[in-house]
Amino acid sequence: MLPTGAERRLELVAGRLIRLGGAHDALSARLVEEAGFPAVWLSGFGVSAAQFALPDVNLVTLSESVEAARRVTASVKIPVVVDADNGFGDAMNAARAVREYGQAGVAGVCLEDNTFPKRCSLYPGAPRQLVSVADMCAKLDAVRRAAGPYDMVIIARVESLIAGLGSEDAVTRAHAYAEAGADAILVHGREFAPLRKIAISAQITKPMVIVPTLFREVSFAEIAECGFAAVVCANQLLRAMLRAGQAVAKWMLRAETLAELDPLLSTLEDVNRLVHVPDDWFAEKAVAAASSAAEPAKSKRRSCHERNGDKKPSPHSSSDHRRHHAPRR
Ligand code: SPV
Ligand code: MG
Repeated sequence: MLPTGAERRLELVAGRLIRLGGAHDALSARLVEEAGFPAVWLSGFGVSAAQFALPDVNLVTLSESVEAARRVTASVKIPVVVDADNGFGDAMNAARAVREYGQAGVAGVCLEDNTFPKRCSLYPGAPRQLVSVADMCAKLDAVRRAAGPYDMVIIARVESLIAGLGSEDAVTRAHAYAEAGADAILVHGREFAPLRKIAISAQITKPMVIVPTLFREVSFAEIAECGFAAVVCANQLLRAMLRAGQAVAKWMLRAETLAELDPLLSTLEDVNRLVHVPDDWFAEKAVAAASSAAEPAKSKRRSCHERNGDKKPSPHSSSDHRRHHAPRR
């Protein structure tokens, strides 16, 4: 089956703000899509943390990142933007990366001007260096040509403010990258004020993208007023899932029954629905029908409870079973 994410192009238009929902795997991308986001941001930080329990410093390889992207494009219909970090090396590495992402059905890539190996912008104390403007422009030129057949959007990301090089450097780079063929410009920063100023007065010719992780109190309305085209909600979903997971993991160790955890859990039905288990395999009536069916048919098709690792409900556990499928209060 072809990746479905490829079927839709990402549209970034200055002054028409959209939100990109940060995901770290196929299931979290489904949550992003289900919530109604117009596009997924496949976060490098998120993939490193969730899929490898590693820091975001280019430890995830190109093949691993492409695999992650392929699973995500296959799981959603909305466009997927992949955070391709620094393109895994120089212009040739980045061009190959973009071809691989294109073949995986990716609608857009974001390439930043950090050197390889990168240090995540959210690690304030990490030493960091940027590639020269000329090298980044050569990379963008190579990437633009590689992306051609796939109709991908190239977002060039400026790390000057994160690296302490100041707004002037950021603006110089933003203009150069726009000229070199980027479709959109993301100037990353720790504070909103310099980004606001750049968006309003630097006359960047391409739509601008913003990641407000570190100035989260700024409203989306204010961001929209500055003319941004997209705001990336990069890692909030990962952190929400982490926090819920930490609470449940601790509670499970001291709980008297698993039922105590119910208020913190999504239902099995929710999981089944999200991964597209056929409806009639987990509806109440299907279980009733299965129990009266002939023995050979039973052995051929496992119930959704077994596929989800649950014990098959015994005749005595029907109340437990009903509880799993009861609507959430
Ligand atoms: C990511 O989500 O991996 C990003 C955004 O690059 S940030 O972590 O803010 O650098
Ligand atoms: Mg990243």
